[in-house]
Amino acid sequence: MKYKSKQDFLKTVVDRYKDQEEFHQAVEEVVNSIWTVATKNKDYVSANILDRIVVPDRSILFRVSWVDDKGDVQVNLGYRIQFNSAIGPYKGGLRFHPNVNLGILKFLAFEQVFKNSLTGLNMGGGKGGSNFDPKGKSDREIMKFCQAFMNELYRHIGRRTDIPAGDIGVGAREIGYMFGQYKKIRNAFTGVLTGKGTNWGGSLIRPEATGYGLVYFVLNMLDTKNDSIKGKTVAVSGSGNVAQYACEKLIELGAKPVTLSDSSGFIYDPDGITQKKLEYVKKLKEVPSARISEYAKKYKVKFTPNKKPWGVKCDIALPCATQNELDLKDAKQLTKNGCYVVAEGANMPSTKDAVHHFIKEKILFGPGKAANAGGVAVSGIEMSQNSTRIPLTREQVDKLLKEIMEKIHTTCVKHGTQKGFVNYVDGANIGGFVRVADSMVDQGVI
Ligand code: NDP
Ligand code: 2IT
Repeated sequence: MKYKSKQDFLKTVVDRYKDQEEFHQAVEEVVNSIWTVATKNKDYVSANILDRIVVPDRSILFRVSWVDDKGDVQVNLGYRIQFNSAIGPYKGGLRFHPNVNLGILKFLAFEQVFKNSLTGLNMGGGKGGSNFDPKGKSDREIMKFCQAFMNELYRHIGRRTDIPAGDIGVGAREIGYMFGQYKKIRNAFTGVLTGKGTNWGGSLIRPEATGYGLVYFVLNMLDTKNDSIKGKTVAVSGSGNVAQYACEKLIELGAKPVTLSDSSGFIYDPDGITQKKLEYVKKLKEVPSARISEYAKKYKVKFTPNKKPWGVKCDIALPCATQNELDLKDAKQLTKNGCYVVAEGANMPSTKDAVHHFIKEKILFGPGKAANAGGVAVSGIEMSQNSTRIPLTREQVDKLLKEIMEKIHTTCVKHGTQKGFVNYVDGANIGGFVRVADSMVDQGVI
């Protein structure tokens, strides 16, 4: 073994990529779980899986030039990280947000490798995006940006190579504009993106899949304690795609979501967010710059600016906004208030210390790569429908989504049970890793 210790190995990653903090954080969490497996298995050691799995196959960086409504030329940075294709073509979302940088996209692509593996489908891991800020842009500007972005991205993707989808700032509208441009350039109608409109190759339930899947995962965790979700009070953060559909499923199952948030603050509705109120949020949030504080005005509830919802009394917390939005102080406050289930709709929303706290307290903690895998799972189902050209019904897709979430839960229990306690972080990391590592061994040193 080349490394004296786990710390020795992690130091090489930190030293190599000095300013990529989120990437260090994601690697450290995975390596903590897989260290023994990766260093005791002779095949993994001989193929040097450890060194290879933390380096992307390739990172593509490009300029995106476009003209805004005033006629001024704007320049943004475009990225696609193709991290690992051992078990399938690269697959993962595109994020448009001003804080996007190489370290953030590398952490997201790295997480995606293990998440996609957990789904049991044949998808490798990738992620991309831009530091473009959709807030305050007109529909025409969004279209022009998406077209300019695809003018370069098209040469790196393809239905058997790399299939992007949405993430923060990228929803059905942006996927539509990018799909149109790809089709124009290539003169080919293929399933090169997922999250498409249902008229042109999209899957039913894809918009709902991450939020619904998250709640299905919570049901699976609660089942292990013979507990149910009915009547539970739930704190949700974010108010975008994942948060909205998590709320929808909670409401349908008789739970009570009481919070939503955005980067300006959070609303607290102690009576519970109903389907009618949620429809208002969906409409409101069609405009990227709309603020959740409007909900507080409309329904006469409290809006707390610049704060997160983790101080509210709840049984279950679902962070669904962004990375590192829940720190140790928040984690302590949650468990002090009686919260005993946390499942991550967002990618890496809990800091390292917060995760340790949840595990130390032995609560039910579902890490993002397991709990939010429903979105990419239904993306995989969309790819399969594009290949067969036979669309599935809502019921068929929802049934498959439930089965995949249950299977991911079983994998976590299998690999993460320690003295009767399920450490879902270890379970997800080891379960996701083994399939990728075995495939890398099979395929030789490439
Ligand atoms: P949306 O763009 O639909 O919504 C994002 C939400 O998060 C908004 O409410 C936004 O508020 C808030 N947010 C974004 N950045 C910040 C920030 N820096 N601080 C506070 N709030 C912030 O994105 P999604 O719902 O699709 O994504 C949410 C999370 O879920 C992300 O972590 C994403 O990676 C993850 N995810 C998404 C999947 C998908 O299928 N879409 C699949 C799996 C995971 P504001 O409007 O103020 O920016
Ligand atoms: O983080 C994620 O899993 C996503 N943004 C969805 C990726 C996808 O390809 O559907």
